[in-house]
Amino acid sequence: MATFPEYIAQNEERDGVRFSWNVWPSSRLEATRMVVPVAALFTPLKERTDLPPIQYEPVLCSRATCRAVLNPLCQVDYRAKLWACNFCYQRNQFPPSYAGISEVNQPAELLPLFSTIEYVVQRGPQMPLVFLYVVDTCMEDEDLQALKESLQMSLSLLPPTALVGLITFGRMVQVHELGCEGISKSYVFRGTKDLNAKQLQEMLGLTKPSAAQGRGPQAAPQQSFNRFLQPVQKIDMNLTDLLGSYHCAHWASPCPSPWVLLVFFYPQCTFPNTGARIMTFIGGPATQGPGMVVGDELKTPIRSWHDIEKDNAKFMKKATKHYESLANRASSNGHIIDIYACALDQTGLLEMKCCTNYTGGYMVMADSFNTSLFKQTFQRVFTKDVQGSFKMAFAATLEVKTSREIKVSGAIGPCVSLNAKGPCVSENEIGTGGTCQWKVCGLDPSTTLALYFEVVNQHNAPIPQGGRGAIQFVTQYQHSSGQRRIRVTTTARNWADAQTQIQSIAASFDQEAAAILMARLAVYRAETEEGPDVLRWLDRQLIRLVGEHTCRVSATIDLNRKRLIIVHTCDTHLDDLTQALIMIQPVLYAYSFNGPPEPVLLDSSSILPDRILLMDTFFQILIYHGETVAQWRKAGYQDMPEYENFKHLLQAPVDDAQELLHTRFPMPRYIDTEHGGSQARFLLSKVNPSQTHNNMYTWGQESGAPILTDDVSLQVFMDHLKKLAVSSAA
Ligand SMILES: *[C@@H]1O[C@H](CO)[C@@H](O)[C@H](O)[C@H]1NC(C)=O
Ligand SMILES: *[C@@H]1O[C@H](CO)[C@@H](O)[C@H](O)[C@H]1NC(C)=O
Ligand SMILES: CC(=O)N[C@H]1CO[C@H](CO)[C@@H](O)[C@@H]1O
Ligand SMILES: [Zn+2]
Repeated sequence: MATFPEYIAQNEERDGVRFSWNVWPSSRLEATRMVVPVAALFTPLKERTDLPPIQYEPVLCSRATCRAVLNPLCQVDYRAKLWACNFCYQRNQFPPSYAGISEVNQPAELLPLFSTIEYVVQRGPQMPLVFLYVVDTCMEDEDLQALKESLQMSLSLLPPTALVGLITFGRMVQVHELGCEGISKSYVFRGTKDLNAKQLQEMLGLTKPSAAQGRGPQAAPQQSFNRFLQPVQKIDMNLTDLLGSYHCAHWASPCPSPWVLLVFFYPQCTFPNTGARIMTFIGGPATQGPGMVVGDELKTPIRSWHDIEKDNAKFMKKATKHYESLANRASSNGHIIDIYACALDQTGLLEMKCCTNYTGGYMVMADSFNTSLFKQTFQRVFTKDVQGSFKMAFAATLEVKTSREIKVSGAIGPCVSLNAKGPCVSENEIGTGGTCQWKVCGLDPSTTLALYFEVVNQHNAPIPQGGRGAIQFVTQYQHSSGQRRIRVTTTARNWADAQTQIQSIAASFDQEAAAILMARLAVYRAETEEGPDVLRWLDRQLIRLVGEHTCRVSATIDLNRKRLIIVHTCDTHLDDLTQALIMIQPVLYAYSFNGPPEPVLLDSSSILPDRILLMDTFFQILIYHGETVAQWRKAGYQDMPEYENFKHLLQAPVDDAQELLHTRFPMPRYIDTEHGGSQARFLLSKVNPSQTHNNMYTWGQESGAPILTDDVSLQVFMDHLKKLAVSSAA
């Protein structure tokens, strides 16, 4: 019998699923008392090298409202060639091709080993890979030059048959025609008017093949090939020339950003409902058109956090609405929007964030296109797996099926609702709810969605001993090879009566998963509700948690409390679990002469003069040299042969940091600082202020660095929380 931590690790490894609870309370009433709901972190495309896709299609339950996929939990009558659906109990006939099955000759999908299985859809055409580059040309020469190099690099990584398009924008928007021989032709638009799809199609001379012309889905994609999207093998050089010859005459003038007018209409005109990656490269804020976030005059500053908080940001509402409609249209077409914004000043990402959030795109912000942060991150988008396919998937839908005692309340992640009602859908919405299907335009192997469930079984309807609740995740997606694939994960957990078996429920708690699930929920609420309400809600949850569960759990969540609002900028999307945990609670390592590097508390008491610290906050990798170490370094001891061990001490964190920098996506910012250095603020703002100027009694002792803050320390906060928990329970 495996321990719970082992069981949790195995399940994550095999199915990409982690539940907050691994034994579920068997009645609605008991479940609502649990503060942390039954919920799951699900990584649909969890990398599995031992999972060769199966070359046939899944067998579905025949009940129209169910359509669950045949799986290892179904009961099979081999003699009668029947299988019973474990979700709706419908008895189904096996299809004729399964005539030969028996106990010793089982299809893969019935083997427990294949609780996660992937099918290749045989029908339908191979889908092309479409990449649309949308490039702001109003930027400084250095940036533009560096950007061109990155774009050329990316072209060289695309498979020869990938379709590529180019839109550039400065004062005007140019849609480049890539097919014409020898001459580069482009269509020029003013970006200030909101054109509709039809007008745009007419202006570009794109007319959709009429229904009579296109013979079903088989013919459509090939026919609608057009001169704006060309296979990379045909246009490689020409696109390179195009970018190479591009010159921005007026980078100093404010640039409009009307790419928004075009991006969604454009692939839509050609490849409806086909995955496409729309990569936008932005060098400044939009100053014209419906997406503008700042006025055209250079002297007007862009809205500040203060303006936003005071609801005083003039263009914000209109721009946000505009980008939202854009994002909705892109996602309904299955198109991903990535935004790479590189500028020293702001570019209006806040208004645009739904573009990446709704479509599963990447949002990357850097000071310049000539930074390794941008260059490496962009390059890593095109990494390939061991089979040589891109680690990106397109136009996915995720469907959740549940057994009768449980329903799905909603999802939080880079998805939009497909408004699919059905017996599995709970009336109590959490996140994007009211549906059992979501669209996820862009997925990679680390994309993780949070799914929240509601136990609906009534108290007076006990579940038979040994009963299990089941959840099936069906992910249909376009693989980067052009195939359509369906990945099916079927999981089940035991039910337990919370009155008699509370220990087994408590023992099954996964505090790491729960911390992330609650953090996502808090961030979601922070975005959709007023700030103070969310903090109050969070505090209430904490108090209930401390009152009813172990304190360790609350300690994890509690540390996050102050950070949650920061975390939300981080993204509710990528990141596997360890990475998400790093975002919530950065990790700190200490290097000293006293032994090998060791993890230390993220606390001001860890900052000592004779130590080097390495902090990983996910978005930053920081090396901090303590006071004494910094003095030695200044004195140049590392260059003296007799102090070689000091040289090694200095080098060790640098080597470790390099390793992190090479594997992390997106590439983190690298900071090298020391005691008293201005960048040390990045460390000081993250540590728990156990010593502050308010409790100076530790001053003078060799016990860490005081932090100038009025935030209470974790200890004070915990003590207070426990007091409240006890008094509210009384
Ligand atoms: C980009 O930065 C590097 C190093 O800072 C510099 O050497 C190079 O000239 C820059 N590129 C351009 C195009 O200015
Ligand atoms: C992301 O999109 C969902 C809806 O799809 C929305 O509810 C949520 O607030 C969005 N989050 C961000 C960061 O925009
Ligand atoms: C597909 C295409 O238009 N290719 C052209 C690229 O440019 C070269 C010369 O610059 C032409 O010869 C190709 O026909
Ligand atoms: Zn069924």
